[in-house]
Amino acid sequence: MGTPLENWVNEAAQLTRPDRVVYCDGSEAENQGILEEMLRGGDSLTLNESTYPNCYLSRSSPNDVARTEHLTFICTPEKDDAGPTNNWMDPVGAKHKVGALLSGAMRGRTMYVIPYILGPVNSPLSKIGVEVTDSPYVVANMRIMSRMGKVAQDRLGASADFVPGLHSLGDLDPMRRYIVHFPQEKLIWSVGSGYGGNALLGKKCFALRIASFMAREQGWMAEHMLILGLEAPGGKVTYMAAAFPSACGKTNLAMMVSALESQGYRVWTVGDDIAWMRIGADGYLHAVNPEAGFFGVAPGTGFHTNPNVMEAIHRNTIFTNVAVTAKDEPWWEGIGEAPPPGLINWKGDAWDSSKGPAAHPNARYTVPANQSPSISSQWEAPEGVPISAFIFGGRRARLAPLVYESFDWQHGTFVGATMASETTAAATGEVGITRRDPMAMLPFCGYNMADYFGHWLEMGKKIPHPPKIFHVNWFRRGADGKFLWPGYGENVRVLKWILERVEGRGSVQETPIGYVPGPGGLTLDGLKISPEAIEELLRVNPDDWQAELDDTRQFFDKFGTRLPREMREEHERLGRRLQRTVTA
Ligand code: OXD
Ligand code: MN
Repeated sequence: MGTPLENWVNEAAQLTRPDRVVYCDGSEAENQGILEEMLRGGDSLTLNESTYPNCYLSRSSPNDVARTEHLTFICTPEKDDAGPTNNWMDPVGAKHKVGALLSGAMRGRTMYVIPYILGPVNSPLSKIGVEVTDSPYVVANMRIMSRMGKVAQDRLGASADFVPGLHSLGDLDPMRRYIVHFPQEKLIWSVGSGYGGNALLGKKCFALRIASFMAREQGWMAEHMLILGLEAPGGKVTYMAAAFPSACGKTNLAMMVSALESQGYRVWTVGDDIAWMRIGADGYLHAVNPEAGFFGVAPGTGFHTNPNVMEAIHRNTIFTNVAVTAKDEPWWEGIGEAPPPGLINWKGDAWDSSKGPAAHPNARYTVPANQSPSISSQWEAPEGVPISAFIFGGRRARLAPLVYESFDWQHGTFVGATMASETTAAATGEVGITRRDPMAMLPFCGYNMADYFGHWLEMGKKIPHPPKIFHVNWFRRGADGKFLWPGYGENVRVLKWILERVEGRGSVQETPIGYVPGPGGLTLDGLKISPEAIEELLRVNPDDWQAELDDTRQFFDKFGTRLPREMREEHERLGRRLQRTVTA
């Protein structure tokens, strides 16, 4: 009889039939061997040894470049327990169907066993996962994204308390690609993809989908949130966690270089994607970042938008699907320099502008978090950091003001539950579709989202000092279609107002949707922006909000009677407050 870990690995090997099984220890020597294996695979190369030491470029199969939500399933015995926003398969059927694809899938290959810790090594908030995979690229990335190898195996010992994840590249055929989660068993199976969130099972699959399910069972929270510390003059740091849908600048906000640094305001990074939170002995909600690295989108990242990450990714970084210059340096659109001659695109072909973008729009860098100059001294604090504010956000061209504060936790939960983001038709600049994305968890909640809202409401009752809840929108446009707010490092001005509200200070004005900054509330010195633009940025238009109410009602209707009564109550209250403004 082996340990529970060995027993499960043996079972996985029985199914997938690898030629050999290697337990990863996480050592540097092992890593070098894995990277060499990755290079032998043929679709990876080393980058410039002097300007990008220990950096690699990996090219994924062109049909395997992003998470595939339509092939991602939550497998609960009852369909309704997965809810209307998840794809569902019954667990027995899923085991049968995906099991057939995994059967013998590792023949001729090595199965790597990766024990890993999510969260700081000695934190009571941390959890252990074990991923087995036949992809050296996955091993190399998991080494950056988690604390893996001996450290995890030592912590696990003979315990059965780990989340197993079985991953095989299969034949990379999208027709035979599935990412399936069994929340009751706390098990993940993934086949047919080597890419990011489909294959690095610690990230979205465990740290969000399975963890959100565990968090509800166990009374904590697993959220798709960055964690940052705002340092104020005098050195006190206030921690905030923020949820934004994709393409809203989450990593940039987490790593921001503050425009108010000369006034003593600085931003420190604890995490850029995921927060695990538990009520601490002091009555505050404490957050840890379960990850150890950043798996960020490269295009659009440059010295203007995120200087900290630009500094971080010059060593020990794996790039995926970026372009490469004749000097063996990575390149992508938005890096801040014109495409140099001799550029090779993400597919490995000579590039010219007729061939579309040189880097894939979802090209990535995988970099150790501690390489960022902005990394917080508390980022591995075992007890986590106390969270004083939650910030929700989306990309809304017209509707949402720059920032507003919710009235209380229940209203804040409603604000999160009704979050949405708009896509913009790039060619015409017209506003496209609004996608509802509650708490930015739409593709990541491992159970029925109505129950998830219920869990938020329950947590609000239990936290003695709950975070205040805010909503921001960096993307409001004026009548001329241009963004009204400069964004990036200037966003610290909004964080400063949030900090003041947390401390019970700051000028406010009450509106039907919540409190917006009152006159003089936002620190604007040194910023060239007209009073009219500020007024427009903070305006709450009752007609637009009326239309929004109709849209959110339709969204809520999907959940039927499972939707918590409090969500309908907040919907009605907002309607009544809007009515009063119209008739006043
Ligand atoms: C991510 C995502 O990659 O949210 O973090 O899609
Ligand atoms: Mn994310």
